[in-house]
Amino acid sequence: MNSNNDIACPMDCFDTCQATLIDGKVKASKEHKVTNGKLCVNFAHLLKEEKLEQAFFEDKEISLIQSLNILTEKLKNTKASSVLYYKGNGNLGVMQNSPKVFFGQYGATFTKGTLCEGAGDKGIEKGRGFNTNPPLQNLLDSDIIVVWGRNLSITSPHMYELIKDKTFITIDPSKTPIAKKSQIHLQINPKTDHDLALLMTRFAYMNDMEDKYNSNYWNQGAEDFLDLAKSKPLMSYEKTTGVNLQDVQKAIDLMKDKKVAILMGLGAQKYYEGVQITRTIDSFAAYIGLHNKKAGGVWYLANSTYAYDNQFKVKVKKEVDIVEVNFASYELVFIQGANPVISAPNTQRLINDLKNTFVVYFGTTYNDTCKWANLIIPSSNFLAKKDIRLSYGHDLKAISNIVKSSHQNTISEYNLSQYLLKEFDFNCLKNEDDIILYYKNTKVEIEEIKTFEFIDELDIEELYYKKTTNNYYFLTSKQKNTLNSSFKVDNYLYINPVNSFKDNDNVLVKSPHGSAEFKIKCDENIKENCIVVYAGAKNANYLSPPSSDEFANSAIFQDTLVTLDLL
Ligand SMILES: Nc1nc2c(c(=O)[nH]1)N[C@H]1C(S)=C(S)[C@@H](COP(=O)(O)OP(=O)(O)OC[C@H]3O[C@@H](n4cnc5c(=O)[nH]c(N)nc54)[C@H](O)[C@@H]3O)O[C@H]1N2
Ligand SMILES: Nc1nc2c(c(=O)[nH]1)N[C@H]1C(S)=C(S)[C@@H](COP(=O)(O)OP(=O)(O)OC[C@H]3O[C@@H](n4cnc5c(=O)[nH]c(N)nc54)[C@H](O)[C@@H]3O)O[C@H]1N2
Ligand code: SF4
Ligand SMILES: [Mo]
Repeated sequence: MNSNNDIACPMDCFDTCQATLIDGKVKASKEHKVTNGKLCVNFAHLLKEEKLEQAFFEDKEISLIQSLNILTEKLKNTKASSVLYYKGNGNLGVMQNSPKVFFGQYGATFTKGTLCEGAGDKGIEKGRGFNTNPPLQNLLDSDIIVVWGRNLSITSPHMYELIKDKTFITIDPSKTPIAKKSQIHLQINPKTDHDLALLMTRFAYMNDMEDKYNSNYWNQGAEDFLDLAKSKPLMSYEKTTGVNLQDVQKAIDLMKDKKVAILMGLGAQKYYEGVQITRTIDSFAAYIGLHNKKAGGVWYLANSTYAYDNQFKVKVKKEVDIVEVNFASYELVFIQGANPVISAPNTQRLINDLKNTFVVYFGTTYNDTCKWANLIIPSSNFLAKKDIRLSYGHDLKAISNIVKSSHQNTISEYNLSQYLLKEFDFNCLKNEDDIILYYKNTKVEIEEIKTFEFIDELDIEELYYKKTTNNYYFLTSKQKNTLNSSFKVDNYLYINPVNSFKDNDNVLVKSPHGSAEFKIKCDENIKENCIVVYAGAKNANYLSPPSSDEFANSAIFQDTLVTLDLL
């Protein structure tokens, strides 16, 4: 049932939930299969959060129209290529793309790549040609779920609810809630998933699990892939991955002759060679024939717009790597729906850069990045703008209508774009309803994989070569009560109590890229040789590498080791 009061959760999350406003109250949709009548704690936080409803120029309150005039003037007086358009993931509705149409025609520099799933996306694309998820029904019809580098019950709580009674195998350095619920937990060393995938391929071969006779893509290098898997002694894998061979055999026994789904997350790909690592996992899946089946398959963060004609098409003149971009080399930086001071690598350099350019911030909250902004333009709340959400987790869409009037000091992404397009005499956007209807009405057929290119060589600088007894792997991942840098941010550093630190100890943490102070919290769910700092933590990205991966302009937050000194 569609209602004019339907709203979509705008947040960056696999589940893409649907809700409705009934008698002034937000109720979760029962018809949307994934939402299934429930919303999560972060949605409650979103409804309650303090909203930005005041424009500022050089820290002084101004009216919305004054802020738009200042922006227009500034843009008219700046060389277009010296303007950087930087969009984050604060709201994943398709209408968030509207400003691209203005900045494209204007001739601004855009960013390319992501702080998120890019390396894994490219790894999948290199094997299959495109990155889409199988139909949701395939997941529901599977028997065994392999959760690979994904904090499933926390980062896709609704998808998890639908499958919670199945048998799980989890591959994760941490004892996550899903790892604890799993029949088998392979507590892998970070950045060794390529080795584990090769080891599992060896076992699959020994257990006659290869898909030679059923698959239409077998010829594209499967034998070479098997040779690669055979190229290292079996025992060596035990040492590198930290996983024992008996447990791998148990996992393979569970998977044999079953309908298997692999749910991949970001974990395995936050490294310089994340493309190769993900492609090795997907090659293992292809080897045992998970693709193109009626049940099971491999899920990741799919490219949700893959099957659509882009309604915001623009010719971009110049693009720069989102991870390595130097804000200070632009005269004006327009930041939309992002909090790079917290979310992008190398916080220290970023803050210094932001001090040396004119920063325009366009968003819904006064976040950490606003402190460095010269001009702040408030964006309308999601309840006050029309939109549609496509999902990177599954194949359902969610619609958002206007259910609340927009605050007078705020403007939607669509309206800001139309305003600027008119001011500059550029071609305006299509009607908002038409754009949304296009995405709503376009039926997506999930494509078969026609050819699969198995990976046949690996060139990876192993992090374990640099590991000593004095340093730790640096893990940074998501948490229940925060959505990236929003809501109940947790600034602690988590470490296993076997290490000689106590709760509330203050430590100086150093990586080759920077240093920062943290307070300790002991947690036995963390692997002994790792530390964990959660996404959104104020100091996390003082430590992460300031460069992108080898192929995808994707962030590599975890490709570093850190040392801890008690203060
Ligand atoms: N509650 C909540 N939900 C969210 C978000 C949020 O902030 N909060 N963020 C959303 C966003 S932006 C995204 S991209 C998704 C991400 O969703 P996930 O992919 O689930 O995100 P992460 O928390 O990064 O989970 C990665 C998992 O990989 C593990 N890991 C780390 N390193 C390795 C490794 O080398 N190998 C293996 N095998 N595992 C490893 C971590 O311990 C962690 O459990 O979640 C979305 N959903
Ligand atoms: N250390 C570490 N860093 C990480 C990660 C990690 O796991 N660890 N995860 C990475 C990942 S996966 C991601 S996706 C990125 C996310 O990084 P960002 O894309 O920077 O996302 P957030 O930090 O959540 O900031 C989003 C901002 O968007 C604004 N916003 C919300 N809704 C709207 C809207 O409707 N319109 C506009 N204009 N603005 C809005 C809010 O003010 C909010 O502050 O962070 C990455 N950074
Ligand atoms: S689970 Fe994700 S999509 Fe659903 S309400 Fe929570 S944040 Fe939104
Ligand atoms: Mo993300």
